[in-house]
Amino acid sequence: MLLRILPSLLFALATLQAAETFDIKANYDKFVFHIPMRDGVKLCTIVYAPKDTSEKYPILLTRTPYGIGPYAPDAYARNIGPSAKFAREKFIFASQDSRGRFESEGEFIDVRPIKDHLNGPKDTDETTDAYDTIDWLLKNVPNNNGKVGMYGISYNGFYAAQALVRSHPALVAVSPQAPMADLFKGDDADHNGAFFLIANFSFYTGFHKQDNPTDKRQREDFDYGTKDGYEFYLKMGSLADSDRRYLHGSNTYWTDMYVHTTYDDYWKPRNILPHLTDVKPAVLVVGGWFDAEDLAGTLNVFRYVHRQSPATNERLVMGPWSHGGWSRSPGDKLGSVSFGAPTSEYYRENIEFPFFQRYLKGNGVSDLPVASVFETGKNVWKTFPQWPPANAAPARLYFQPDKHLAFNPPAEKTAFDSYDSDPANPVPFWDGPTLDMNREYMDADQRFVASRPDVLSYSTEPLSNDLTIAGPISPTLFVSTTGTDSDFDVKLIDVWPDGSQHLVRGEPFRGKFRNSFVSPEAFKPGVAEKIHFDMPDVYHCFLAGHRVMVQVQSSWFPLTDRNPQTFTDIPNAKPEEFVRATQHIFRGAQAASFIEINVEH
Ligand code: PG9
Repeated sequence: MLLRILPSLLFALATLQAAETFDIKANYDKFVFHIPMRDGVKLCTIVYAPKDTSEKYPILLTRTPYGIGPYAPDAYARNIGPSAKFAREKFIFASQDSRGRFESEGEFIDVRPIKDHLNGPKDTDETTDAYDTIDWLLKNVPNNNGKVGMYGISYNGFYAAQALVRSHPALVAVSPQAPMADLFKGDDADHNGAFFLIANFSFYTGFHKQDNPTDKRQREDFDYGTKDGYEFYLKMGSLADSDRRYLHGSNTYWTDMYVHTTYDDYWKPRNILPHLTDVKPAVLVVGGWFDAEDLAGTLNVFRYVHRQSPATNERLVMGPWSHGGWSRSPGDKLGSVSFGAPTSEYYRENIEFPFFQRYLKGNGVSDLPVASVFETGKNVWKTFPQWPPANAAPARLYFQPDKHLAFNPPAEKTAFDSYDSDPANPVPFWDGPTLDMNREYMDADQRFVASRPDVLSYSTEPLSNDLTIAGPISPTLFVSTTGTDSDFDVKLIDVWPDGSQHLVRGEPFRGKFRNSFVSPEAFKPGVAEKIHFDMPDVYHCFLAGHRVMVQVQSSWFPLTDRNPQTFTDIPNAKPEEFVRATQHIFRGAQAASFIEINVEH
């Protein structure tokens, strides 16, 4: 046992020692500023500046709603900057409480929209708060070299990406890492119309309105009364019951998350992607193939900048990481899946640091390839001049008789498989009790549900050669239900020779949105309908001897809220609207269900 984990232990120790041995207090001065924005609101910003003034330094800024403490002038943070190397190499580090959070004044607006047009010189949004902050820092922090970089993970990545819009001319390098981009379309809140329940409820029980700027209430320990989220959320009933029984409407951020069940005027303005045009700074987008929160945002920020701002110097890094894993874990494994080496260290040393070194200090560091991506399965880093790679071509894996999966279309004209879906007994997403969206679910062994009658598993024969897929995965399902709504969740799985079934990519799809996320449509009981959608990219090799498996199911609980299988306003669904339904998955030539993959040649 020890031998297996020894490399990770040694790496963690080395990282800790590196961070520990560098004495921030001995090498940096700390300042706490309250920077006035153009509307007069002051945002609390902590700056660490090198004591050594023999050279001028760039400013590296991050903005966050999660607090930037310790705030006391003589209390120093244990880590400053994206990684310990940055502190040793000396930069000016600035971190800021976003408007209305912790020590910053003003009103916090959750997932604050970017304004298409600013209404006068005192109008603000996150783009102007970033601009004004950068402008003030350059004018008031001594010994800076006039160049500014930004970085951030998740919400902080959302703020970094927003700073690309109407950007300050001194902002020359930005790294949005696992950035939220469009919460209804795959980031944090909803995936294809299904609400991410356990992630959001557990997040928002600790993320709520602050009574005043100094109200530093951290994540409160919400009393679930059990350690088993499956039991808790089943008993909760509907989403509105979460407010009726527990939060009582006290957290409008939470209520807003679940009441907006279509792509409405709450969600549309919060989508930052259309604003990513004419992007001036160099951009390093960073994400993890197993990011359960903002994988869509990562890939979409890269794609939209590439498409809408072709002149931008943009780079992509995708590693075998969970949400933010590249900054908090060695990156050598996730759950029981090993990636062969500490991938996070490789990224920090060979990609992240050189990116900022090149654009902020201009030390002649060579440019990065457009895409640096880790091929899971083979466990190797690859680089490409584009993503997805040009040598990946589409192919279809069709559902076949006897739960087979094959590249040839089905021979039978009409055929289907069926299962009963019962909202009172939903398919679990995690094998055991959990109150969090356990980040390891993204590559976990799915055998714990494979024998359930409400999970259909289709698989190929053992592969005679390696099969590498690169890019999005696109299911096309022909389905019917005896209900008037239903989820059809699809999971792509790598079946190892030992029989373990490791998730590669999985996404829910709420059937009523099959034609539109704005105007959902009921099913007619028993009438076949087509569902087509894209699942976020992968770069994965199914090694020879492995099988490709696809599982289809109509619940994934409490990862997503339950579909009552009645066409209704789901957050306010009545108990009697939760009904069993019989689902058909068609696999005959006239209505052939398949998944489209992109095979690397
Ligand atoms: N992605 C996380 C989140 C943001 C907004 C709502 C819910 C979750 C985060 O870590 O910021």
